[in-house]
Amino acid sequence: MTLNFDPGAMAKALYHGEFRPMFIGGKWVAAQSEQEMQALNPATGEVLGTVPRGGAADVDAAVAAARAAFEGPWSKFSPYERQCVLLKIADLFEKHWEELSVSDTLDMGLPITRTVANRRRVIGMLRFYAGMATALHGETVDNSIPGEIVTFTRREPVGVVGAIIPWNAPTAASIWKIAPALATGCTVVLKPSEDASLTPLLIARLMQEAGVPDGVVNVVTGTGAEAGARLAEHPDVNKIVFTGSTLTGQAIARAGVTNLKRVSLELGGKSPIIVCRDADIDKAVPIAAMAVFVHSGQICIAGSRLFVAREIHDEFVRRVAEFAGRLRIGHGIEADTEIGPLINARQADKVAGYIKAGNEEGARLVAGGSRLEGTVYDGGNFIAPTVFGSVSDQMTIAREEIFGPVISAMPFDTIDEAVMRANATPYGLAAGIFTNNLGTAHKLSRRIKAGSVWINMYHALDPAVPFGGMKMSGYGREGGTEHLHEYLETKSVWIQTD
Ligand code: TXE
Repeated sequence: MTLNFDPGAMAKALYHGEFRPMFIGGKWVAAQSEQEMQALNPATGEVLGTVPRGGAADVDAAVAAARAAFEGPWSKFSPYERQCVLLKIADLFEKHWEELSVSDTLDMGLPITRTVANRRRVIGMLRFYAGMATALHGETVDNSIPGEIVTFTRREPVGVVGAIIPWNAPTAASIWKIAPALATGCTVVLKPSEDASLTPLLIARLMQEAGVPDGVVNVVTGTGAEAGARLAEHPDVNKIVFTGSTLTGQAIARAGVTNLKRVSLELGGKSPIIVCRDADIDKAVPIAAMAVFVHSGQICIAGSRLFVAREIHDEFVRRVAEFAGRLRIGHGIEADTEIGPLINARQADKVAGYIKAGNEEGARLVAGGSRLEGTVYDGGNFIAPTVFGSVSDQMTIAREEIFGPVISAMPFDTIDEAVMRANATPYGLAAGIFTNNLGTAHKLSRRIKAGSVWINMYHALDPAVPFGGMKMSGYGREGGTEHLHEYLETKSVWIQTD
């Protein structure tokens, strides 16, 4: 992808280590405790800025502002007016897309060509839900005494939504949660990850510029244990929508029990890729490799278990390893970088631990396997794209979500065996299948237990297509019309007409 702007120059203009306040009730504020947290560039370790370390008191203030907006000015907006606001936000995102992309790249490492390329996914989401704002409707139910009783349903916004997001896609994750909330008439308290808070604050600025009334969208920066936990348990939050780890998702589901708030969870995965004997290998190799290596493996849908038909296994794994070796790794802000850093030293240590376990448990290392050292990588958290062959299902690297650039490849003999092994995981987020046999494609797509199944492709997401997990990858769907239902209550109205 060719960029028609200079990301390096824009990066220099954007952050200089300064303090960036958070956004509550239309005001830019520090934490009540006055505590701050640093925002670090994961490629260099440089301090991009500081943000408030919001705590329970700040969350309480944000929820109060969101409640006041929900009951007050926002409730007076017609669906058409909400649509106009969402379209205005989309226009501002178009105008500031390069700035948002550079901010995301600096804050969490994903290469600039990829953050820029997310444009359609994010702005499309805003426009899709803008359209849906005027398409919400209940139904009349003709089941009562004719001429005496009229019964109909209304779809009403669920109320104040707490949105808790991870660091790996701050812009997309924010919009996936804010857009349907605004379309349905809800208000939002967004808690970004402590590892990537800067872009959500830029987004809040654009919301303000678009004329979103005060309190409709609030951004509270802070840690999960403090701000996140308070939001999850808050008695005046009606719904939590969360993306992140399965462990934290479980904690959030438990916390939500306090007031039986609605919870939707998009959690971890250990997604299988199945390459059948009849697959087009030339096409499958780069897609299967990037199913993991994109964003250094730090995506929930990483296709980290690679099942390959035994007849083609060795050749396929060799070619994936070669592909891995050719990837350009570096600072995301450079336009020719294909793979950026891991988010922080803790994550890099965790991934290095998994690589060590792979070696110790007898997997065959065929590419990568180490941290990248040298001046280019100083201060950053880089791990070489890594491929293990001869992995068995019991090995740690085949079972646990690594969230790093590590592929575990294993041969299979029959399709039934591949399905059984692919499904033998507590997760069920995504799967990829490579075959040129239409029948096999249909059979496998039905039998694989995952929320999204891609055939001869991977990674595709669209605002109109539902996305989410089965089993311990969570519940609820984002995208499509289904998503809206999660933000709506159904009320039944009965009228005696005689
Ligand atoms: O995730 P968390 P972290 C996995 C990945 C990674 C590990 C830890 O394996 O190594 O999780 O990453 C907030 N109540 N994934 O710590 O904890 C937190 O502040 C309320 C996979 O980043 O899930 C952040 O805003 N909120 C995943 C958000 O939850 C809490 C993406 C996500 O943090 C909280 C991210 C609490 N008790 C990490 N504790 C994927 N599969 O997409 C934390 N938070």
